[in-house]
Amino acid sequence: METNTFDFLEKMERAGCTAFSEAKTLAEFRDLEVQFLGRKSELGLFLKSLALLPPEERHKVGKRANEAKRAITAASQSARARLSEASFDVKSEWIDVTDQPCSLPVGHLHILTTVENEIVDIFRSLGFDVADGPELETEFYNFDALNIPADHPARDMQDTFWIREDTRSSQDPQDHRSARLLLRTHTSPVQVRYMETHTPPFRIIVPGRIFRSEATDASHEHTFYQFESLFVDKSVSVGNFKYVAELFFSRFFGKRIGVRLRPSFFPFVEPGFEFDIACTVCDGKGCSSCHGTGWLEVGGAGMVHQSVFEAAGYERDRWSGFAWGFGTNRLAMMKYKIPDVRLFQSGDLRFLNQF
Ligand code: FA5
Repeated sequence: METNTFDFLEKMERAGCTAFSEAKTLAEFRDLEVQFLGRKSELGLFLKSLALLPPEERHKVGKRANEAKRAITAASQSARARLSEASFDVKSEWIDVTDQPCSLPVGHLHILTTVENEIVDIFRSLGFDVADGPELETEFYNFDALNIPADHPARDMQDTFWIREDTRSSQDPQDHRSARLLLRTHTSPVQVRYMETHTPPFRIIVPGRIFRSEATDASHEHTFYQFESLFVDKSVSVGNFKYVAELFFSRFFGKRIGVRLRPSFFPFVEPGFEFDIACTVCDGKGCSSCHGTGWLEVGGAGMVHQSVFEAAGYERDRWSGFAWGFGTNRLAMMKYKIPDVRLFQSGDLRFLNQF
């Protein structure tokens, strides 16, 4: 019995080692693994049956069976190494580490965001803080607190998107938080909001989106961006405004830019101005961009009306300040020679990807 058993193991070992050494493909190798080393292989079943042998015989036969298994396992390992190497397909598996990575489309900042960031940076360098306010505004902050009473024709200066559902109305006319809601028509309401919680001296800018119910054309949008600037102290003058404005525009356009004031009317400032900058295309000489005038209209400005200070809770005639506001879109158009304000919100990638 023992001699037969040892012969069987000898034969099994030789057959296994030969088969692995002659295997030509990985598929063949895998079949051989099952055939010679699997749990249901002849050797596997034999090893399992050892438990039935008497202890002494089990020891001797088991030792020889394990030797056979180790020899076949060693042969299978060298076969695996040989075949894995041979099956490596250079064409499909070789990675060129010097190759350019494929370029995935990556988004970038919108041109208006870039311009807004530039403007903020310049004002910050001049010591201005950035303030913010809601786009959904109350009638009080957008109009009343800015010295534009309900029946004043100045309300018509900016066509308004009103929010039809007035869920917050109350009977108390003094409660301005209860006033009718609208989409703010300018960034000026933030003046009063800010002053309600801050005491002068301060200087702030307010970048923001605003809305006007008006017909659009190349220079008019219904939704656009503005910058408000407010400087309040004891003895602020129009001269301070002109100095800051010239400094700002010169930095923004990277060359010396003159500013001109023209008398105008905004109910929340007195005196009020419209201000122009020297044409950035012809440097004030006169060209088609400025209709031969040498000047481009940029925004509104003036000395803060004492009624506005009062609406914010300040004592009348205690403080002085200037406020001004300009269109961010219009400034971006001047800097980047963009012919139509509607392009900003067109979603046209041919336009957006230029910046
Ligand atoms: C105002 O909105 C005032 N709140 C500005 C102001 C602030 C005056 C502080 C005094 C003191 P106005 O309506 O003129 O003013 O708008 C200011 C600027 O916004 C304009 O000069 C222009 O640059 C831009 N703007 C106005 N309407 C449009 C529009 N429909 N599309 C694009 N830009 C516009």
